[in-house]
Formats: sequence, structure tokens, C-alpha cells
Amino acid sequence: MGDFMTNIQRINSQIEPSLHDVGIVHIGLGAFHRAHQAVYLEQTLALHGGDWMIASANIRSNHKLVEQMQAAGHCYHVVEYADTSNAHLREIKAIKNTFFCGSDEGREALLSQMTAPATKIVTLTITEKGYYLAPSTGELLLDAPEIQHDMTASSQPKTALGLILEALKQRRAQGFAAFTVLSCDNMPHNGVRAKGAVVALAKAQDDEFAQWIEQNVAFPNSMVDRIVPAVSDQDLAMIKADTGISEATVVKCEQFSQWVVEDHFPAGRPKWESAGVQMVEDVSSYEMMKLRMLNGSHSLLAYLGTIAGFKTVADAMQDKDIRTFLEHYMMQEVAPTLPSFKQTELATYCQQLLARFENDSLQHQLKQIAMDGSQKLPQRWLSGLTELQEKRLKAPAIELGIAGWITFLCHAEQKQQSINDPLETELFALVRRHRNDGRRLIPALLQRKDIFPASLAQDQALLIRLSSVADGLLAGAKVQSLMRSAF
Ligand code: NAI
Ligand code: CS2
Repeated sequence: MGDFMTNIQRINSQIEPSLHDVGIVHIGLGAFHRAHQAVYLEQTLALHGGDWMIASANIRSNHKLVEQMQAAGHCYHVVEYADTSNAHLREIKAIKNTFFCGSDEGREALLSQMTAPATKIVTLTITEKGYYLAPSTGELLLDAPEIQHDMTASSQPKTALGLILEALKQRRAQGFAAFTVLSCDNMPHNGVRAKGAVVALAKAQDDEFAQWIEQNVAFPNSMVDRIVPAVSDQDLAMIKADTGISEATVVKCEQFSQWVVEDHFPAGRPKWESAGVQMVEDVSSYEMMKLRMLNGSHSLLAYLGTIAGFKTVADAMQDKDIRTFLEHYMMQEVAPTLPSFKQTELATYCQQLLARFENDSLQHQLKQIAMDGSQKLPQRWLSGLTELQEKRLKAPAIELGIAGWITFLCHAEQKQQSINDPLETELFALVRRHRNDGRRLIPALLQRKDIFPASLAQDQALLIRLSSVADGLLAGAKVQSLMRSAF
């Protein structure tokens, strides 16, 4: 630890003190962070002033964006599209510093920022796979190479979990209070899962430290919602034409934004509520509604819309069968799993979501939503499906979705097109082994306990239905006719 501390102290002495006084360190400098958390802080600062700022980092990819942000002096624009003719421009200056941690120097600079006394909160948008958790159970993937590395070389961490752990260790050693860890990723109980991952990694190194984290570090849950598609070259041209803005760091999103956060910040937090953030005791009902209604619909569009030949969310929404299918999914297959909401509230939310999906200025690519399916489907479809199974309620939309995902895998494997999923290699191997034989492929896939709850894999009637629908899709059956005949 001696050398490491000297390094940290050396770097601390080189960074201007003001750069250290940011308050918030963010890991996962991507589109969503810049259009959501940074916008809320900008609005909070505009209303209340104060010295809360953000230092944002990427630890494994997106180095180019860090360089672009640094070249732009960390100032960028967010273009909010209510619809094609209505673009609202926001200038954001809430990000004060950025890091790329692909090198030892970069990693130590970020660690020094995370150990600075002024750092009170670490926020995360590192995607569902960035937590290295089994999607169905939330257990830490101890065999993952990156986790293996961080278990042995804990002072040169490569994962967000390892960075959090090392920074907490340094803070404790220097007598600084712990920061609060706030996940802003689309996971159920994202704070609980983030805590479970960090504590499991700590346990692999030092039981006493793991207990200290359990007792001293807050990991509140939060529900985050704003549709923020990746920006394409076409988007840059559209934004320039609509707003005159021509910058590599611009972000495009819808006008809608929501952030519901459990108010548990022992080291303090910005007055986010002044910018409309909902600070609550318990976020679980909000997150379940959003993950199943919005994200579950998005994933249905991603796989079935792609098979039907559509490229964007808005394009697919023009198809009446698809729109009706989503409405059925939300009201007949999700609503029964959300008992804390009235049917009328869910009906209103459903119509709002359909309208949001129809916003064609977003050009939200189905292939982007289709990414990381193995990490997304458990919380978007499968947990709800097991609840419907227990209530003996049918779920033809979710079943068609699962068959659609499996067909999507088969099509991608045949075309040797990446599905951008951490389990791609294993999933493609399964597809190759049971090519176009739904009766074998389906049981083999549902045996994946890291993705599918055991109750689904044991449901023979479900396996038969899924095989029949998947065979139909693989044989070229029209998606819309399967949707119409589903109910
Ligand atoms: P993005 O692709 O722009 O950024 C993803 C970020 O995650 C990048 O900075 C990348 O470096 C980082 N990352 C990826 N794998 C990682 C890993 N294994 N460890 C550490 N960092 C890793 O994507 P975007 O749009 O910023 O979304 C990021 C996350 O934000 C999503 O996965 C989701 O959980 C959440 N989110 C996104 C929304 C959106 O509409 N884009 C809306 C609501 C939530
Ligand atoms: C999308 C989400 O890419 C995806 O998986 O479903 O990023 C979606 O845009 C957000 O959760 C909306 O809040």
C-alpha cells in the first residue's frame, strides 16, 4: 500500500485542488449520463448554485469521447426532441473533469479523485454487464477474467467494482468517510445489486473490510428514465440543421425525463429535488413498472421489430399490429404484476409510453436496444413471466418475445453478425449445436440458469409452445400474424 499511497499523494499534489472538489465522480461517461444525471445537476446548480460538480470517467471503452469532452472544455449540448419540429437546446457545464482509465496513470488519477475528501457520491452508468452479475440471480461472476484480475491485483483495479473497492479502502485508511454509491443503470434494485457485487468482491479479499462496507457504505436504489439513443452521423447532420450546433459531444434525447432516488446519502447530496428529481423512501414499485412496461416493450420491439424488417422504434410503431401487441403486453401481461398501481394509472402510463415510442426524431435503433439481451431480459420479461406463471395467467406476448430473441440469435449466428452480448460466444455455440431445431434449442437455452429462472425451464408446456412459435418464426412466418393470433 505504501507505494500506492505515495502515487496517490503525488497525483493529488499535481491536480489543482479545485479539480478535486467536485462532489460527484461518475463512471460510465456515455450518452445517458450526459443527458440525464448531468442535466439534473445543471438544473440544480442553476436554481441553487453551490459547488457540486461531476468528474466523469470511462474505464474500458469510449476513450474518444473523453478526448472530445476534454477538447471541448467539458462543455456540451443536449438536444431534447419533443417531436421532429420541436428541438430544445441545453448547454451543460456540470462536468468539470474527465478521465480515461485504460492506463495506470489514468486509473490512478481517477482513484485519487475518488479518494479526495470532497467526493461524496459515485454514480454509475456502466450497463447491466458492468456489474459482472449473473442476470437471473445477481450473484457475482467470480470466474470473469476482469473479476479474477481485481481479486488478485486489487490496487490496480480494472472494473468499476474494483475501483469503488480500492477507493473505499484508501478513504478508510486516510480516515475519510465513505462516499455513497448510486447506480443509474437499468437493473432491478440497482443499488442492492451494486452493493452485493462490491461486497462479494471485498469478501474475496478481506472479510473484515467486506463487513465494514456492509455497515458503512450507502447504495441507494434509483429508477432512471429518459430515452437517449446513440448519436449517429445522420443525427449530427439533423442536429446541425435543426439547431446550428456542430459538435462531436452533442447528445440527442426525448423531452421526457424522470429520476426516482431513494434518499439515503449519509455524506450529503445536491438538492436534486429542486430540478424535479423524486426523492423517496422506496423506489421498487417505480422501477418494476418502468423496467417491465417501458424496457420490456423496447425489447419486444428490438427482436420482433427487427425480424419484421424495421430499423427504428418509431418505424415499428407505425405498424398497427405491433402497436396493438405492445398495448396488450403492457395491460394484460405486465399490469397484473404491478399491484401497487391502479389499472387507470397503468393505462395512462401505457399510452404515454406508446406516444414516446412514436417520436420519430429520435431514430432510436432497434439494434442498439437488442444489445446485451442476456443481461436485460431477466428483469424485463422473465421475472414477470414467473409471476404470471404462479398466478396461472397466460403470457403469449412474452412467449412470442422469447421466441423472437431466440430467432434473432439464430439469424445473427447464421449471418455471423455480432449480437453485442457478453454471452455471445456461448449463445452462438448453443445455436450451432441445435441449429434450427427448436425442440432441442429451446430447452438447451432455458437450461441457462444465469438467464432463465428454473421454474421456466421445468415448464414442459411452455417449452413446447416456445418451440412451436420459434419454429414458425425460423420458417419465415410473418411476425404480425403471430401477434394477431397470440390473443
Ligand atoms: P453508452 O454506450 O453511451 O455508454 C455506456 C458506458 O458504459 C460507456 O461509457 C462504457 O465505457 C461503459 N461500459 C460499458 N461496459 C462497461 C463495463 N463492463 N465496465 C465499466 N463501464 C462499462 O450507453 P448509454 O446510453 O450511456 O447507456 C448506459 C446505461 O445507462 C445503460 O446500459 C442503462 O443501464 C442506462 N440507461 C440508458 C438509457 C438510454 O436511453 N440510453 C436510459 C436509461 C438507463
Ligand atoms: C433501452 C433503454 O437500450 C435499451 O435497452 O430499452 O436504454 C431505454 O432507452 C431507457 O431505459 C429509457 O429510459
